[in-house]
Amino acid sequence: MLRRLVALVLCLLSFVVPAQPQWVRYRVLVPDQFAAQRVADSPLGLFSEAVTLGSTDLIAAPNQTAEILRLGLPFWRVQELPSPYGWAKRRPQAADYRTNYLRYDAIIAQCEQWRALYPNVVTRQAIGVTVNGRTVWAYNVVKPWFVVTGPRISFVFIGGTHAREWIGPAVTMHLFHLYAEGLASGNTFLPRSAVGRVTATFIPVLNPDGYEYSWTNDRYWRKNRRPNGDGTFGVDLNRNYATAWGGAGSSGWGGSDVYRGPAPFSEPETRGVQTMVGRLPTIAGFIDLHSYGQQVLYPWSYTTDPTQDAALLDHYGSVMAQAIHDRSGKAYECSQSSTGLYLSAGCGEDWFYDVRRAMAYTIEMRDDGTYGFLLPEDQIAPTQDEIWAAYRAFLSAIVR
Ligand code: 0X9
Ligand code: ZN
Repeated sequence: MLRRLVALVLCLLSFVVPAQPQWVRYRVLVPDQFAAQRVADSPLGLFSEAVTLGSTDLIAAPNQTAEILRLGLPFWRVQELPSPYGWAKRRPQAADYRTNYLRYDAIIAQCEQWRALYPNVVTRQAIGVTVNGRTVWAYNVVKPWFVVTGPRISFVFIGGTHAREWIGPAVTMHLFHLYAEGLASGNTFLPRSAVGRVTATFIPVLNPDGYEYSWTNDRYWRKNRRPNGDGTFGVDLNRNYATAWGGAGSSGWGGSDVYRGPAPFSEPETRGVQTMVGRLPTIAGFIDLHSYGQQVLYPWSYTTDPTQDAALLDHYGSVMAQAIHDRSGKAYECSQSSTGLYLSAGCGEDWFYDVRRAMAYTIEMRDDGTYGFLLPEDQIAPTQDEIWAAYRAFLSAIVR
């Protein structure tokens, strides 16, 4: 009897667990916080924007089918995924940032071209050196010779926190490019009296080690490449900021995709942001550019309690969502992070609001789930265009 039951279960499982070795995207039902923690601590990669109550998508390598069963949660197969290996070899090295995803060196080379083109408005700053020896660059754009009346304010834009979200660097480059070009040519959309007061800082790739690794080794890699000392690699930079560090939606295990690191700001990348921010005047706005899901998210992430500035944050966020819709017709939903997406502690967005009261956002860009992190290259330019529209609307609404 028991044998028959086991056989029946195995037979049923064969429908959901592939016989062929392949990479698979699974959807797992997550009924409560306990299940969520189990999923967060699993060695399976996250295909969703981390763990969500309700359901969460996971990536299983061919040898990880047992892990999906080990969760003990209901699941089903969503789709087969292309192997994450060998993307660097498979892809041609084109150099147009509007039509192709670029390698890290090509991104910086392109940014350097813009710095050379607009030397009066662009400076660059090394904010840190990664575990694998790469420099993390920040580009500051400001019109320095303008007579400044009134307080100086700054904006910060970060791309490439998460390695596999290739659209983040592509969009951050575009914002940097158009803003620098605009300031240099006097063709700015800011009020004239404000132009000299505003500094915009762009970090095109906060996590270059992870980004390169997602090209050369594992297309679905998310974290940086810190050796954690126990055979596991990587800290999730978006769980490593100090605000509510260690709380919900992060893991203390190095193998987890949402590993928070041994201490707040333990990583050179986040520490670089911390030091850089310490030198900036009032930070009026911050946007962390991620994918995917088409959402404009604001603090708090670590709790479902609202901030004191919820109404204002919601207002500017909705302005951005509207601007995107006007530009491309794409629907981005604006909400508080913890309620619109999921709880997660130690995020950049929370920290910028916490320590500097910046109007802080995470934008989850295209798409709505079909391609996930593998957003096709023909969608780079339209995504850049719609986020540029959001950027303009954001600055115009705040700087008056
Ligand atoms: O989990 C994250 O770090 C972000 N999503 S992603 O898929 N790009 O990884 C969301 C961060 C902000 N929102 C919350 N923390 N809830
Ligand atoms: Zn992300």
